[in-house]
Amino acid sequence: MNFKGKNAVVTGGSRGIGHAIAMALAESGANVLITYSSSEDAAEKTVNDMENMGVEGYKYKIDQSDIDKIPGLMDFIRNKFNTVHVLINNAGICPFRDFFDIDAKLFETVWKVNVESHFFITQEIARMMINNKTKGKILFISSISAIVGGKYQSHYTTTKSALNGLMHSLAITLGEHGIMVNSLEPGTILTDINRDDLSNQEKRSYMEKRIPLGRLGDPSDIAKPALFLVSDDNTYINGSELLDDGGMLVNLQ
Ligand code: NAD
Ligand code: RM4
Repeated sequence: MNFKGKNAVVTGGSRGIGHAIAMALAESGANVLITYSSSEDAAEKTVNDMENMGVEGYKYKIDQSDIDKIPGLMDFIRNKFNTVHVLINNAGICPFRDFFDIDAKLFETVWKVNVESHFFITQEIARMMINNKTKGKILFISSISAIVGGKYQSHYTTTKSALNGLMHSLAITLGEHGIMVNSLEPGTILTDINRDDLSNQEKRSYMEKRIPLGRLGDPSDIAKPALFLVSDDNTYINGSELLDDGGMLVNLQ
């Protein structure tokens, strides 16, 4: 897949799944702008690695729980790129909590980072694509948790289903402009988001046993299909949810 000359924005691109996607895009020739919230050194290294590959790499620090920060991000993007061909809405959090321990503040933070910020970032990037007649591609990193529940994830599962709902409507609105919108649903991928949760060996072996392929996922397992969905090779998949979980969901017995 060739992304030479294309400009991509990846939210949460310094670590985990977003980092794997950002690097795969850069390796395929894209100029990539990542956002990050806290990992300064990792963001700096990501951008340096991209420049060493001969593409443009940019980083922008933003706390997506504060949606008033989005205009600043958009100014930065417009300053670096005259258009955007690929948007990966990846940043997300999952503070594992019992349903009865989730207060309004925590719910609001998870909602803003996982959904609301991506709603408004996508609105602005889509405007940019339409104004420039760019037939771009937008991908939401949703989750297996959009489809199945989690005892300590009631706030998180709500946001991941919401992303799919948003994606369905945008596939219509933006599809009319030749912009294709999909979501990818990772299963359980070992990253910082679940490192503490999976440090419980009992939980970790339960999750591993549920996966017919016998292992947790790696960010690279997500980057490959993500690249296909936002590439020129994807000519007709629009409004779809692609589950990428090693067979975990269907493993009943
Ligand atoms: P991660 O913790 O390694 O990465 C999370 C990313 O989100 C980081 O890049 C971080 O900068 C960004 N982020 C966190 N808080 C932020 C904030 N307040 N403002 C802006 N950015 C913020 O975890 P990951 O597994 O790579 O997660 C990436 C996405 O994949 C998330 O949306 C997550 O829900 C989704 N996902 C992960 C899994 C999994 O098992 N790891 C499964 C399904 C979906
Ligand atoms: C995923 C899924 C994983 C969990 C991460 C945080 O959507 O639920 O099992 O570890 O989120």
